[in-house]
Amino acid sequence: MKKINYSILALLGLVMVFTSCNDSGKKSSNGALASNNAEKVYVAPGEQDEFYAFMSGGYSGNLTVYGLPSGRMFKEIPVFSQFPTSGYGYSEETKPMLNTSFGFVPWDDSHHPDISQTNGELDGRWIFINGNNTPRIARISLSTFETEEIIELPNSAGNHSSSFITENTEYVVAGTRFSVPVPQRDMPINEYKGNFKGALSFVSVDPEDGRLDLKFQIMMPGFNYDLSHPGRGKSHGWFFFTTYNTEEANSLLEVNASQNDKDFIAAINWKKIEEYVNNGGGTKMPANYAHNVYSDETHTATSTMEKEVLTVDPTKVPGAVYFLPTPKSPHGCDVDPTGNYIIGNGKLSADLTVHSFDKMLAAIDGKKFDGEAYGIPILKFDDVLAGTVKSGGLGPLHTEFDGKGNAYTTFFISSEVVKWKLGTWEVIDRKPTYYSVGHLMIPGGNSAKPFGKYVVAMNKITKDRYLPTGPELEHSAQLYDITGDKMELIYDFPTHGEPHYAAGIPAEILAPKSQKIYKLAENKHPMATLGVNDARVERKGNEVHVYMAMIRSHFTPDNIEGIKVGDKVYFHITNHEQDFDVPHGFAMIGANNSELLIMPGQTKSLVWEPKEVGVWPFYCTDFCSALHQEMQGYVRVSPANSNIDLSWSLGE
Ligand code: RUQ
Ligand code: CUA
Repeated sequence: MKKINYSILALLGLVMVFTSCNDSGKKSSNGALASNNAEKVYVAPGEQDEFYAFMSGGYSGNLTVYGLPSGRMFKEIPVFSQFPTSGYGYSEETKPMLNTSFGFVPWDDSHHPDISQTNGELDGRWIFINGNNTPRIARISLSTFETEEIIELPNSAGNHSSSFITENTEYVVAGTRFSVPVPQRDMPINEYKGNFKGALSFVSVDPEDGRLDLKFQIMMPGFNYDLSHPGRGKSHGWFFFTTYNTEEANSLLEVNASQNDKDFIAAINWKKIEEYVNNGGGTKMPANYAHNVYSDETHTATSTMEKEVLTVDPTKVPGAVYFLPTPKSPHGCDVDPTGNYIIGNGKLSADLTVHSFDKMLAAIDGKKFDGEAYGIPILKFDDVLAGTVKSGGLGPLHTEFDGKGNAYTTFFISSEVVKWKLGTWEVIDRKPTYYSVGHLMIPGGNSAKPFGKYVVAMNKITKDRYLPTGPELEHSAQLYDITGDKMELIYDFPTHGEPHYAAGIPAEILAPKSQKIYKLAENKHPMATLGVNDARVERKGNEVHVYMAMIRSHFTPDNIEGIKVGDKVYFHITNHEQDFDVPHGFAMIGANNSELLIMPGQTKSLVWEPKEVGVWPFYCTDFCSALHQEMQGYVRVSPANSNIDLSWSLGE
């Protein structure tokens, strides 16, 4: 039995490889774009794109910002990873953002961005993204495009089914991919079955300032919770999670977790659980997780360790949790814009399974169950099935919607996007992708109101699509025009890291409220130098604090003497510019971190520990004016026992 399964898997692997080769053979027929396709993606010099696309950075830990249709990359927003380009995670102010219960963790694996919503429509206030490896959720401001908050998730491991938000941004939701002992303890791995738990976390979002708070965790059976999406419209108040490894195997999962013909989609009535919790339900459990918040006023992050989490046993809340049988190790879990259809993409299946929310409610009402798992009722497959899409593709992963009654599903193994009709389940069109597509994205595709003009396919394998760059290639995205009956491939562009999911939004919603500067008068950083005359250097034992101002094209102070080997020198630098797009940089020779890039009105701090006597230069890293090369200074470092007094020049 095991051998057969193995060879099926091996075969699927081969199919993938062959498809790639075949497709690369077909390339020439797609290489020459019709001239009207060129027009569709051409954004002329000086003109701007119609959409923002936020692509997850995958193993870069960050989030990249692109324009559509041009495919131009505008920015990389550092989230979970240290980022020398801006000094994020290196500056004293931002180090606390990367604090966790495991200490300083300067990297993660980010998969699924999701934009905040009001009444099921994108509102463009924040974007959320998950850290998969050391379970975290980040909130990023869509006016400053900076990471403002990171909350760690206790009792989780492999925070994959994250970070998806509910229709009014009540919650950002996360499910654990790996089930683990809760609380963590030393126990034999082969006692996994029945003993590990899968935590589903509901993190509330403050409607005013976006502050996150881990409101409750539902302690589910020890399956793998792979992906999730919120209900919307009629199904608002529910959340759906795909599961695999309902076998609860703990070894050789590629075989042992594919035994069951069907796994489940878990349907969670979170409103019911919220009510239960608000009435005092649930059990408080000791925990230890970091909650890091960045302030735009002090330009500084603080990290707090939280010590408790409220857990909910789903069997104690009747009517709150059900399982919908779904073939076969489903990956994507997508809900259509009306909220009626829940699509499970069985990655080892050729067909798509579509469940009906209405039928689910009817089956629950009629108490028609097919047994239970760990006390959670299992609904009958036929009672909840809305339909099956016989696509003929292989390896369905993810589905998005155009808001016109059509759905688009990616097929990893057969490398294609398939367009089909909701309700009739008929396949309307299919187009190859190059190659092995994972997620796809339609702007607003995870909302009640998609903007169905383009779909972006995010491919895992690039091969021959770009000029070779050694063994490592960036992943490839492909843009399709979906305004007609048939999809049209109109553009290829590279993406950074591994974009799993992406989120898109019309530029007209975001661009007008994008922040241009930080007001110097509102700078509340305790170490800010708000007037040039306040610039100074102070010694406290071994610590030296340099309060520095910068403006085109000068540092105040520029020369500093009286620093000694063994000192810890903190440069607190305030950018006095109040013009859009005039940052200055600061770099110190031999510093064991990165440069800082400081925005107008902002203060950032860098620590430098001089190792050797000498006269050591620093300079501005951003070409800020015709006299940028003159923007420099020196620090004189004397022996540890020298008695040279601190002095500095104000550049008179
Ligand atoms: S995943 S390629 Cu990390 Cu969303 Cu499916
Ligand atoms: Cu400031 Cu270059």
